[in-house]
Order: sequence, then C-alpha cells, then structure tokens
Amino acid sequence: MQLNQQNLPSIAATLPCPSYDRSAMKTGIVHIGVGGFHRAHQAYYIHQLLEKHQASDWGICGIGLREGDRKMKEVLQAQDGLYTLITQHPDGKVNSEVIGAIKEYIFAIESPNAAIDKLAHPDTKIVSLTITEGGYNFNPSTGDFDFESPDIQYELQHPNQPKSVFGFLTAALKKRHDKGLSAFTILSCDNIQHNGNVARKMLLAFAQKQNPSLAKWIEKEVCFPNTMVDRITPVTNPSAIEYLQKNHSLQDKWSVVCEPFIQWVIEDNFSNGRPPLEKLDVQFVPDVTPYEKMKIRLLNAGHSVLGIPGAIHGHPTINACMEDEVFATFMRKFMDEEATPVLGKIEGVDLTIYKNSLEERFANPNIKDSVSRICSESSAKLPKFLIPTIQENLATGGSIKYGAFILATWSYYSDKGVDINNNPLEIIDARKAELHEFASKYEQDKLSFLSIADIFGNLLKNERFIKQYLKMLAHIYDKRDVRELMRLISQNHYLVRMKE
Ligand code: CS2
Repeated sequence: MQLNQQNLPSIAATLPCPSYDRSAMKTGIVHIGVGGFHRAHQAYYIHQLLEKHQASDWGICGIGLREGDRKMKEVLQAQDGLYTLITQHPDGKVNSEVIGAIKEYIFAIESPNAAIDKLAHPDTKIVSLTITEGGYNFNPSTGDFDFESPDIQYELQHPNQPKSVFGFLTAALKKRHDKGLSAFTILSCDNIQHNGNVARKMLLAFAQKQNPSLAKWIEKEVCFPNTMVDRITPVTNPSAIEYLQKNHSLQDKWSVVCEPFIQWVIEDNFSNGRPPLEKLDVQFVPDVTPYEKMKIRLLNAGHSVLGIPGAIHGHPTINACMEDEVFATFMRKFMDEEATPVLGKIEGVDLTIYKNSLEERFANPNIKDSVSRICSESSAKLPKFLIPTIQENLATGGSIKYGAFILATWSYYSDKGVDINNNPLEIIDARKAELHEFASKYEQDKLSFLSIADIFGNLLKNERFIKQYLKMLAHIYDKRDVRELMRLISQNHYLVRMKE
C-alpha cells in the first residue's frame, strides 16, 4: 500500500496514523531545509501537538531551495506530506508511526513566487531553518557575511529573484512590511552556537546591502530565538524502506529513522506567537547558551572525534566505533580532558550523566549512523564543534592532544581519500577539492593544511599546537595506523615520547 492521505484509514490498521484533521490545519510554520533531522525532530513535536493539543494553526509547509531538494519534493508531494518515523531502541524494540505535520511542500527552484507568497502569507508566524552549519554563509574565522558568491551578488541586484535563504527571507519580509503584516519569527535549528544570533547577523548584513530601510524594520520586528536541538537521525538506508514493506506492507519512499532520545531547548522570544510546545517536553529558557555549548562541544564534537579516525580505520558506523574499546576510550577522554574543562559549569546539568548518556546513544546498535554522514561537511562543522575547544585549551594551558590528533587525521583523510585497506572514502564536503589541494601538499609543506585560515584561524601560529600536530601527522603518514596512535595518546605514552 502506498503511503498517502487517501490510504491512511487502511494504514491505521497496522501503524499509528494522524488522527487530526489534516485538511483543517493551517501552516503557521514554514520550514526551510526539510531533511531527515527536521522530520525526526520539529515535525515530530508538532505532530504530537496536533494529536494531543488541538494546535491546528501550527501545521508545517516545507520549502526546498536547493537542487538537491528535488527528491524530497517528489516524495512529499506524492505522499501528501506523510512519512513514517521509525524509532530504533538500543534493545531492538522498534516504534513506527506515520507523521502528518507537514501539510505542503514548495520547491522554490521551480516555484520561487509560491515560496515567497507562502512566507509572506498572514498564516505564517514562524520560519524555521535547518540549512546546515555551512548554510549561514559566513566566514568561519571572521564571523562576517560572505558577499562573494555569485548567487548573493545576483540577488542583491535582483531582489525579486532570490536564490539563497537570505534572498527569500528578505523578499518575503519586504512583502509583509509593504502589506502591513506583522513579521515572522526566524527559528534556526542548526548546530551553531547562538544560532539565532548568527541568523540575525547574517540576514541583517544581507538586507542592509539590499534595502537599508527594510533592514531597520527587520532589526526591530523579527525575533531570532536561539535554540538547542537534538536527536540522532542517520541517513535513511534501503533497509528502513524494506522494513516497512515487509512488516506493514507499506510503501514509503523516504521514511526517517531515529533514536528514542529527543531534546529541544528554546529561548522564549517570538515575534508573532508560537505553538504551545511547553505542553510537550520542550524546555523554554531565558538563555540557551550553556545547553547549546554543551551539546555542540560534547555530542557533535564527540561524533567527529569518532567519525574521522573511524573512516580511516574502516569502521563504517558510529556504533562500530563505540564497540572498539580504543575508540570509545579516546572519545571519552577527549570529552573529559579537553571538552569539559573549557565548558564551565552548566546550571542544572550533571555533565557526567550527560556524557554517560552520550556514550549509550552513540553505542545504539540499531541506529547505524554512518561515519560518512558524520564526516560530511567537516569544513563547516569542525570550526564550530572542535576548533574552539582547542583554542580555549591553548589559552588556558589545557590539554590539546585529542583535538590535535583529530585535525591531523582530517588532514590525512583529505589528502589520501582512502581507508587503511585502500578502500575509497565517501567524502562529502562543499570544500572537498580545496581541502584535498592543501592536504596533499604535505610532503612539500607539512603545515599546508593548517594554512586554510578561515577554518583553522591562528592555530598555525601556535607553537605548542604545531609541535603535537606535526608529530601526530608524521606518525599517521609513517605508520598508517590511526587506531594504534589513539591507543598511545589515550595512555599518555605518546606525550611522554613527545617530551623527549
Ligand atoms: C552530527 C549531528 O552532523 C553531525 O556531525 O553530530 O547531525 C548530530 O547527530 C545531531 O546534531 C544530533 O542532534
């Protein structure tokens, strides 16, 4: 049976399905960047509100701005916005449920005006974003908006033909302003510290160049709450599709798999109302800083700390890394000895319990989160997840060996592009060619990779860092055994040798 609205009554015999009237739902939320994460997280929360708390003003309209969103458009349009969320518990228990919160989907590449009109519609109160860490278009080392891209240049000149998220938001806000409508809230749900502040800074920089008086209105009227979002959502693989077919005779072209854990912490700062998410387990707090910092510096960094060496060693998934004692120990030591000391105290959170829970979540054998997903877009992730921890430890005299090892490993990964058995690595990164170009100059210039200044900032100038990094890199090129080096680093042997 195909998943669609018409078939829901029959599907309900085998799976929980939306019991609310989807046709009566308004789309109070427009979400840009619908992917697995949004569908496992925000859309799932909204689905629960619709089920339990009559929140029919808060249905979701998805918007895709990139060519890569074409498949999402095809699937969601064919399935009337419906999809199955498959929650995989560590003990093998599985809960599947059809989610109905996404009512519409607009593919802005084909229908830009429909996207602007939707954003400017009086029903739209919140525009939420999962546009990835790299999507905010800023220079990672200066934090300033990057005006160089041809798309940005084009839309500055042609405000009615937007291409980027900033172009669309500005065009829609202009329409709202001209019609006398109130502004919407912009709710960033990406893993960037102060994601709302960053979204604000970038949008204002763009709008100021395009239309300074509109920028003033945006500055005054649009709220940008900071948020911390969390739920591990691996890439959907064919076995999830087969599972539904086999167990429920359901054809869902793009179901979503996730872990049971879910968390959302939001600053209660909205321009134009919000859904009553406090009725669920969403936390509203005055300042999200400690939560986002904790999550990005421990969970997201912990993922990269496993994933990059994991890829080189040949571990396919994060749980496979966790089954390897050397990797699990290394990751925990990174969290305890490097990430935690520069985190500071987090009111109301026991960091030991939090780290223990991360270990359990990473080890969930049924999530099978591929290391290639974790390593994807490392050029956008590491400057936010890991490099600040290294820089702060350099400033305070703290340990940097785990962080230095990860950057050395990343350089080798970007140069060689194969694992230790010479299997090609699936490297997904907008800056893949540039990373390879710099990393592959290793023989001529050992510090070439670190000279990509907008990623590494001034690490290149720090003697203590360079010394450890170079020694580790030489070891990796020489021995081609990252796992053994991880064992030595965790046991402190390596540092002892370094002092000699
Ligand atoms: C991951 C995140 O992309 C990554 O590298 O760390 O996608 C992570 O799984 C989520 O942020 C979990 O909330």
